Amino acid sequence: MPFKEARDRVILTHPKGASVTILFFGATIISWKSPDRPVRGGIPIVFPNFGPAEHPDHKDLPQHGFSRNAPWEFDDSLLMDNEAGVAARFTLEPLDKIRAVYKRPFQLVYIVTLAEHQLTTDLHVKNTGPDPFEFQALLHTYIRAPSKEVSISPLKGKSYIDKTEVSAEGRATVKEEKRDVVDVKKPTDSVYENAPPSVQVKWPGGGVEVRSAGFPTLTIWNPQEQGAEVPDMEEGGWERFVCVEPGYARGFKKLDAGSTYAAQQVLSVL
Ligand code: TA6
Repeated sequence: MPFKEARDRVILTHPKGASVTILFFGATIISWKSPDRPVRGGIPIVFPNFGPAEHPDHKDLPQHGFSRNAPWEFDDSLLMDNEAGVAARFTLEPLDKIRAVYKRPFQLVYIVTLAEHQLTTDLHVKNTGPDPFEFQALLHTYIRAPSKEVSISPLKGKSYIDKTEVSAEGRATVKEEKRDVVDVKKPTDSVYENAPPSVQVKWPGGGVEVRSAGFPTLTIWNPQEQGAEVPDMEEGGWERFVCVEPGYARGFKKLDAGSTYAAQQVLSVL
């Protein structure tokens, strides 16, 4: 079906993957996605590699893998639709285009559950093949916030990889977080290990709690003025977001044949 109609909107989908979402209200286009480029915002899903490929299985893959650029299947039977929430399920299996660059048989399941003040995203990775494999996965969550005024806690005492400080051998620096409250006033690209189950992201007049389960790392990213070099970043865009990204972003998760890895993010309005 090239279009999908909901109560208040229609989504047109081109066979090559592009899509546009149009509200009936004002016939306003609220989203347009061309097929090749990942979306700069929202919650892109990173799998099976975080950053540039480091694992031999990922050698033909782009930065952050293929899941954020692939067309997922939407399961239109709503999983839940009641006072507590509304949930929808999406799946990704190796399409020909993926199989050409990645040999491991897998199934990804992504469940999005919307409650009144909470958004829950569950990611399941199933190994559908006969051998174990290793991967990384992450939810690259962009939070709309004034980046110079954001504070994130508690991360004090956690060790983190500071990807903005790279040694002559190309290795990022490992540090211990000394701050009670972390900010992103200068370019920040930090991968915290043993992430706390919950962090609070606050700014004057707003805040979001990011809870996670099954994701051992938390990446905090904002490039500040260096964002001018980032593809698809709007002018000054770096002033309006902070990325807080629960993930499995250090080392690799080993998944046995037939097993499923499950991890969850819960965003709540503070
Ligand atoms: O999650 C942080 C990060 O890996 C940064 O290193 C930065 O490059 C960012 O993601 C954006 O990556 P992208 O591929 O979306 O440009």
